[in-house]
Amino acid sequence: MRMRMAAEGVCLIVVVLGWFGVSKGEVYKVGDSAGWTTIGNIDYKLWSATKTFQLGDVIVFEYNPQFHNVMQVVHSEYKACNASSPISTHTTGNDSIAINTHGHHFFVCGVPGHCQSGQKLDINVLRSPSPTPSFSAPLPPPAVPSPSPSAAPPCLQLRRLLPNFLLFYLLITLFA
Ligand SMILES: [Cu+2]
Repeated sequence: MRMRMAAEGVCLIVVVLGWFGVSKGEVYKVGDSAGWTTIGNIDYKLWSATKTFQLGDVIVFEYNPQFHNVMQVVHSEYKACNASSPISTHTTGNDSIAINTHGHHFFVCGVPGHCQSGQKLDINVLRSPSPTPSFSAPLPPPAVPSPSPSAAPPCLQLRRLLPNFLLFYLLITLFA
């Protein structure tokens, strides 16, 4: 009895965690440990090129707001380092920006001279090569090939059964 409850408890945790984890994107800190800065001549182009950004990812700019800011701009302004008419401006020093559309997202620091010295960022979200059924489709679990394309992975089936499973678990706990 005890073993069974333990096993069910573990499974429940897995299912619940999976539930919450479904549509979460990756979180990327711009410039990694260096953050968003002009110090050290960070190559933000290189930083960006080493990542594969996807819809739902979150880009975090960490910087001292006394010295820097974040402005999202269009391509021409990114190229020209023109921050006079940004799409949006962020100034907290710890700005999380969710990337929810495909294509390029251009950011510059609006402090004079900073963009020119390299504080500019291009986040490109490529369209996925294989067609996805919907915007928020959960990723399939790794390394478990399903027998047929239509068969849902075990955890997805469990998720659908979760309400029943919770009731069952409650009964087991009450009458154990
Ligand atoms: Cu700056």
